[in-house]
Formats: sequence, C-alpha cells, structure tokens
Amino acid sequence: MKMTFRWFGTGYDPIPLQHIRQIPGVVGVITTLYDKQAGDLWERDRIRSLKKDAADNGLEISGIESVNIHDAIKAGLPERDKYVENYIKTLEILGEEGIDMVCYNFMPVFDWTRSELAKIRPDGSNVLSYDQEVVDKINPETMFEKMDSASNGFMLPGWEPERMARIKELFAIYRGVNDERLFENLVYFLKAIMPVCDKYNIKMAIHPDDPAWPVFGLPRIITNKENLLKMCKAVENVHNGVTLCTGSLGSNPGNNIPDTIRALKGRVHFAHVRNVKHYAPGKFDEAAHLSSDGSLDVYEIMKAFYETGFDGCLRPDHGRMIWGEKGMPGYGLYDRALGIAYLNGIWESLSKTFPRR
Ligand code: DNO
Repeated sequence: MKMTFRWFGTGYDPIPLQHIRQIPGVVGVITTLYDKQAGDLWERDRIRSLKKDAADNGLEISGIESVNIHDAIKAGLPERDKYVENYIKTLEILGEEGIDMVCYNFMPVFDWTRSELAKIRPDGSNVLSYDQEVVDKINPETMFEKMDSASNGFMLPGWEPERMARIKELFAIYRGVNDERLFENLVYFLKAIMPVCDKYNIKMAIHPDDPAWPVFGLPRIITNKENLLKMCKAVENVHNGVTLCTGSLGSNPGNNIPDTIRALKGRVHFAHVRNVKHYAPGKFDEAAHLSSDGSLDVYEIMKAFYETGFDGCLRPDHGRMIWGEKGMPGYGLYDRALGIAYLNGIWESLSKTFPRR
C-alpha cells in the first residue's frame, strides 16, 4: 500500500506541498490539472510542471484524480469519438510521463452530491452530510449554486462552473439514457482506451457513484459489488479497475465493504478510505476516520485491503473541518492528516500481526 494525499495543484489547493510532505508515510500526491474541462487534451508541459512541483517537495505524482469524462461519452452522443480520441492522447502523454493510475467517474451531470457542506457536529467540527429528503426538495438546476455558495470560495471537484452553467442542456442530453445505455457507453469507452492503457501499463480506476443510488432521476451504475464486478467482467483487462471508495459505497448500509474489496481482488487500483455515520436510509454524515466515530468498521476495511495484497495507492478521503481550518469542504489538511496517522497505525499493526511470508 502506498500512502498518498489528494492535492489540487498550485494556485488551487491552499495546502502547500511542504505540509503534505510532513505527514508521516505520505510518498506522493494524487493530483490533476484542475482547470481542465472534461474532454480537453492535457499538454505535456503542464504535466511536467506538476511533476516538478511535487518532486521539488520530495513527493511523486502517484496518480491522477481525475481525468474527467466528457458528457458526450457518458451519454453516447455522435460526437463522443473526438472526446475519446482526446482522452487516449491524454493517457498517452501521462503514460509517457510515467503516471500509471487514473481515477475517473461515470456519473451523469453531477459528480458527488451532498445536501450540506458544513454540518456542525456536537464537538464543533463540521462535516459534509447528505439527506435525501432535503435533496428531493431541491430543483437540480439550482444545485450548483447551493454547493458553490457553501464551498468557502473554492471550486469543488467535479462541480466545474463552466459545465454547470449548461445544466439544462446537460439534463437534456441524458434524456433516454437509462442504466443499460449508460453501462454500454462505459463499456464502449473502456474498450477504446484499453490499448493505450496496455501500452503504458495505466491502471484505470472507476470511482463509485456518490451517494450510491440515483439522484435527480439520473441513472447510476457503479453503486455496489454486483455492478462493479459486472463492469470488470465486461472488459476483462487488469487495466480496467476500481477506486474502492469506502465512503461512496458506504453511503448505502447494504454494501458490505470488506466483502466488496475481497470480491474485487486484483482489480482495486486505488483506495479512498473514510467513514460515514448513518442515521436513516438516505441520511448520513461524513465522520472522522476512526471506526467508533461512524458506522463503518475501518479496521475490517483495512484488513480486507491487507489480506487481498492491495499494493496500490491509498488516500484518506474527506475529513472533517477542525481546529478552525477554512479549507475546501472535505479537503482540509488537519483531519485528513489525522486520518492518515490512524490508517498507518492499522496497517502497521496488521503487517506485524499477520506478517507476509
Ligand atoms: C469528491 C470526490 C469525487 C471524485 C470523482 C472521481 O470528493 O470523491 O469528486 O474525485 O468522482 O472522478
């Protein structure tokens, strides 16, 4: 397992790389070209300059989260091939630059969705939270303004203002796209990119839908063990893999995360570990990483990664906002660093209790 930290790049992330480097055990960052729109071609010099920023601070680029997928690909529009071509060219450049793990998602219109970005907890910290009853009352066309106005002035990952400005058009292109069509479009995309992934040994890691059920009537196809396995089987190639996000899958208490990790052995290329606290169906808060703070058993989750020989990148996922920090919701420094210390502790204890032969 390689411990990493998500970083949005110079000028976008308020957390300096020097601070990330000081978190024990972190070897690299998971980053992106944050200003790129889905479908854009990534230039080599921009990728090199990201690499240089990281290297100057003793860190590597362990992977990209995300190279986002254009809606024409997700919706299967006639013009999708030009965006697939750009994606392939971007992968080629990333591969040539030695970057071999790419996280992406296949959620229509909205990436991760929350009803509140700073819910105050009894201890005074604040967290992201979700309540389906609240979301049901929101007009999806106003969802962006709601998220944006609560984001502490940061652009939220997956909520690019330029794309959100076309929200009506976005909803329109998904009319007629049901789960089956969306899945076919995913398979079409994966088949097209596998040759370049094979050539450069790039591991693609699809991120589960968050929350793990349909929101605003849009289809969702990456929500549980069964459909993750179906996706792996549809394109039987090790480079077609998964980001095992415990918080996204864990939004549905029906998902057994350790069991899912075991079932996907060999196809999990990236791990996002965090905890959630369930209150009722469709209602949860993001908790601290510690098992007892939420509803997931983080020890059992780490044990499943350990036992399946997981050797990919792992990062703490969303943290709480604590100690007066004002950061990008979910992506503050302090609580994610605490999360890393805890996850490292579990890993060390597992590796000493169950040494590998
Ligand atoms: C939110 C993130 C997502 C994730 C993308 C992957 O905090 O988990 O935005 O990065 O879905 O493409």
